[in-house]
Amino acid sequence: MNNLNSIAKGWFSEICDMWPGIALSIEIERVLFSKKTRFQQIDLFQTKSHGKMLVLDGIIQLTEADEFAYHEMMTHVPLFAHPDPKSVLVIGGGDGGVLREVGRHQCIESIDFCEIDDEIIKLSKKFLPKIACGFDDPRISIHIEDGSRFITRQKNRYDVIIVDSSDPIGPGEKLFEKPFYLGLKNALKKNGIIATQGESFFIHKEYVKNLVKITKQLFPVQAYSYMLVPTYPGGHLGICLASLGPELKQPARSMPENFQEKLQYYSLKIHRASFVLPYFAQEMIDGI
Ligand code: SPD
Repeated sequence: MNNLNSIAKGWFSEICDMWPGIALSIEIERVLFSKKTRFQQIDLFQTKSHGKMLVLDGIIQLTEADEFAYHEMMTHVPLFAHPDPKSVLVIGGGDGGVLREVGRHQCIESIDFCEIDDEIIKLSKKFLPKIACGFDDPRISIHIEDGSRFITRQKNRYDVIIVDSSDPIGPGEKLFEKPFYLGLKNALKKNGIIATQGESFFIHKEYVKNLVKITKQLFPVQAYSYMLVPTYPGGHLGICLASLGPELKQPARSMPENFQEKLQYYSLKIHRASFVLPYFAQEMIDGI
């Protein structure tokens, strides 16, 4: 675990230079898994109130209690914005949560999945079966590789690309830089859409501005959405979206029958609402 982070008196505190002066604390029952891999420190805790909690380099990636909010929004906002997604790439998210959500779309024919650290996949399959069930889909091809390298070989292949990254410290750093976004653009088919982990407009203003600047420079259509997640800093997280054509703020398809009842957060109504930002955040984005 990150040196700065600690478990004191049975509480895990998430302390990070990216959000100075604040820390979210969660009460822990026990440590289920702890390992330093080639890429990062992985910890899995049984919490008292939020089920299991996955932590990478001391930063909370998910808890079983609220992972649905992040995974549903990261996935269904870009997929419902596309009129006919058939080919999808997911970069990062070795827990399988985004894959689980992608798999709900029957219209999708192939799903490429690229993850740098296969230890996360193994851990999720063992300890987080309700999330890792995403890996059971026969349409998935798994590539264990750094996403920033994988993307350089992909041209004109995908209708939708979802980047489920950790924060821009450690192995996720390159996934927040312009060359990677150029790779994403080149990997898209005509009318393709990207959705990337967009940090917080309250806490990470400089990161958000940089992502918006990059996507505005490279793509004809750009938009920023967000969802509520109580166990992320500030209780919310943004999605940076961009497309080669389709409008992003309106769903382009209706929802198949029986789809909504399997979800807890996403709906076509919240799709539209998630792009309505607080005044200061919209001003910040419009000013770029
Ligand atoms: N500050 C933490 C942001 C984490 C985003 N990625 C979560 C991965 C879950 N699949």
